Amino acid sequence: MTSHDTFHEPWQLRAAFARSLSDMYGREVPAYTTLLEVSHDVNADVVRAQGADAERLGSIERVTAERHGAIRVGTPTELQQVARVFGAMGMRPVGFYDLRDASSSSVPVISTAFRPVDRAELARNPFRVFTSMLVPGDRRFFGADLQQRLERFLAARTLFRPELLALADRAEAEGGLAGDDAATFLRLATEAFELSHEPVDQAWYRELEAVSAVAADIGGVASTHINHLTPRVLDIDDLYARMEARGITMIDAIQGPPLWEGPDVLLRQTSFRALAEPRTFRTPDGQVVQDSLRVRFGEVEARGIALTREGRARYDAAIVQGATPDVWRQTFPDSEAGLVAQGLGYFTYEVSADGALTREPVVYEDFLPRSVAGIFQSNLTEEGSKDASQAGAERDADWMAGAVGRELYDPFDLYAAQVAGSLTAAAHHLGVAPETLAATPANATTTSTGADA
Ligand code: OOG
Ligand code: NI
Repeated sequence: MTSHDTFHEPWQLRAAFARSLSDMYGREVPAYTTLLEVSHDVNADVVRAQGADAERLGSIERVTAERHGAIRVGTPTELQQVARVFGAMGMRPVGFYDLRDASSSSVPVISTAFRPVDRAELARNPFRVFTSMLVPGDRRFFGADLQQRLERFLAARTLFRPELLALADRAEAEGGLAGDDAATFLRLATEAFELSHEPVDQAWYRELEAVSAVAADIGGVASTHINHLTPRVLDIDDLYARMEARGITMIDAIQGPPLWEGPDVLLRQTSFRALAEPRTFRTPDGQVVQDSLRVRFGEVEARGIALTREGRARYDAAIVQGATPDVWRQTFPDSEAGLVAQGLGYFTYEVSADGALTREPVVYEDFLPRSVAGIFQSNLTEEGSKDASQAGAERDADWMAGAVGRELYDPFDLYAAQVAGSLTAAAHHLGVAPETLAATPANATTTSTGADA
């Protein structure tokens, strides 16, 4: 995968890590390999049927390689280490998600997503990792005594070897790694997310599980692991049907927007239920026994156009009414031109060979709290317990930025910057001032794009 004389830039480390993680996860969870096969079949059929239109939201090369992972950690210290490992791959923390209220089950975590932030980097490889962190100080979930024991347990464990962190820091400082170091970095980074075979302290795991299955998955074991790795498909309804036809039980529904005739926006996701995986436990009387846990599942997603704050507000209102095609027809225009005219979606602008200004949709690169909550929830076997009479611990984006120790990017700002950058480049090309191209509804509708949905 790497040769000793080549230098690996962050994007190359990122692309190689996504492949390495995918190979590892396929060995650990064979149903994931089935999911990849079905995804490839679906994507090939869509490209065959739709031609260039199938690639409107990303080239087939990008979509085929595209994955998001999900991991869960316990403390700010661990989160900062995660940020160093992903920083080496050009991935930055983007967005703040609070799952504690978004789910009716007990999910005591807050989250961010590590991903590339600029357009060229996203085009090279858009690998992203949804990263959740436990909130042991939240009294709705943990009493003072349990909080203390949990924090002590978390402080005593090591998720990432010093050698891995040192290589990560070097990669970030020097803009990449030479061949042998890159190979070591990729091996250690992949290993850090393998499922451990160390015996799990049964009493401790079960005590946490009574509060929250997610808390037990994070704080009940001494290591972390990849929870799921999600490929992207171009027709998620077709994928859902094909998986069921193969006898794989899917969760009840596709989360997010409905299937309808207008443009796809944001994100649609579904998953197959967590599978029982063999795990070793140490019982209170010191015996080592075999049992199983259901925590890791298989998720798949279809991505749509990124929405502006205005578009997102409409989405949030629509989703509570129930994401039916009728609600969608009342909420969103049925064409890309309509999204532009009403200022609901992000689009970039380019100058084509014949000098015309063309418009391309910006693909949504982030996550959706409600969808996240649905995915968590549909994969928990136990509800856990949550004492709603207690006040929750205050957590917000600023707190998260402090915990991760880095700039936390705002997704809307990143999309807006992409649009502004494209307008500046197009204006330069045409020799006009960027203001004259500003993406106002007026010029957007008079611009010929030849690609309206
Ligand atoms: C994260 C769930 C969120 C998604 O795609 O919405 C997520 C988790 O289960 O740890 O990955
Ligand atoms: Ni996911």
